[in-house]
Amino acid sequence: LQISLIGVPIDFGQMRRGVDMGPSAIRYAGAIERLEAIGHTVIDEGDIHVPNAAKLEVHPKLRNLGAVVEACSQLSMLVNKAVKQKQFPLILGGDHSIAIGTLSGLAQHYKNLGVIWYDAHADMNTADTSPSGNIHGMPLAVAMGMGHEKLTSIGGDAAKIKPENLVIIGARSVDAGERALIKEKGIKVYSMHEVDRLGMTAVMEDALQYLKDRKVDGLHLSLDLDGLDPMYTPGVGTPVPGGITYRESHLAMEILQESNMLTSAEFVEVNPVLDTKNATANVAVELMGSLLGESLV
Ligand code: DIR
Ligand code: MN
Ligand code: MN
Ligand code: MN
Repeated sequence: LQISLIGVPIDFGQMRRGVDMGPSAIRYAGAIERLEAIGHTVIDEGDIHVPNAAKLEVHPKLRNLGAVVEACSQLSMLVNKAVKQKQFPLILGGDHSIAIGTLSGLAQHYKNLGVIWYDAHADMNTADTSPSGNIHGMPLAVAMGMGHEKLTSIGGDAAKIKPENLVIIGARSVDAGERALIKEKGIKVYSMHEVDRLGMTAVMEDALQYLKDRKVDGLHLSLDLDGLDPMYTPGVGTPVPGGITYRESHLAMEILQESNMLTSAEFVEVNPVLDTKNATANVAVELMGSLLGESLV
C-alpha cells in the first residue's frame, strides 16, 4: 500500500490535556518503520496545524467548537486528497473528535462507507444528550448528520455515513441518549457481552459479513485505544474497566486484514501524559502491524 500518514495533534474534543501529543508518541513508538518493514510505502504528511482554541468560537454545550471545526475541516481535505491519489489514509490522533474530519473526507469518495468503531463508548451524543459537552463523544452522531450545523456541514451538508453501515465493537459505557439512538436506528453493536459470549473471531466474522451484505464500497476502522482494557492501554483519557484484551485486539486486526475490505484507519485517544512508558502508543503501533499485514511467522 501507499499509506498517507496524517497526524492530528488535538486535545480540544475533551478535557484532559496531553492527547495532542498522541501523534508524536505513536511516531516515536516506530509506526513508520513498522509499516515500511511490511513492505508499505509511507507518505508522512506530518501533523496538521491545530489552532488555539481560546481564539476561536466557544459554545456552552460544545467545548472548543471552533478549534474542532477548524482541525476537522483541514483533516477532511487531506483525507479526501489521499483517497483521490489512491493512498490508504492512516490518521493518528488526537482525541476522537477528529473522526468528524476523517469520515467527512472519506465520504467525498465512498457513498456507502462501512465503519468499524472499536471503542468502549458509542460516541453518538449531541449537544443535547451529552453529559460532558465533549465533542469526542459525538463524532458518530455528526457523521450520521446529527448535531451542530458547523460540525455536520464539514465537507458538505449530507450525512457522511448510514446508520446501517456502522458496527460498534467493545462498547461498555453508553449514555442514555446514545442508547436511545442505537435502538431508534437499529445500529449494530457488539458490546463486551457479545465479545465475551461469542468470542472475537465470531464477532469479527459476523461484523464483516453484515457489512458485506450491505455492499459497502469502503471500510474504515476507527480505533479508540480505550476499547482495550486499561491494563493494556493505560494512556487514555476515559478508561473503562472490563475491556477487550491485547490478544483479542490483534486477532480482530488480523481478521480485518484477511478480509481485504479495509480502505482506511485511524488510531485515537493516545495520551502520553497519562501513559506508562509509552505503552499505549506501543500497542497502537503493534495493532497497526497486525491490521496492515505483518505476519507472525
Ligand atoms: C461520554 C464519554 N460518552 C461523553 N465519551 C468518550 O462525554 O460523551 N468517548 N470518552 O470516547
Ligand atoms: Mn471514542
Ligand atoms: Mn472511547
Ligand atoms: Mn474517548
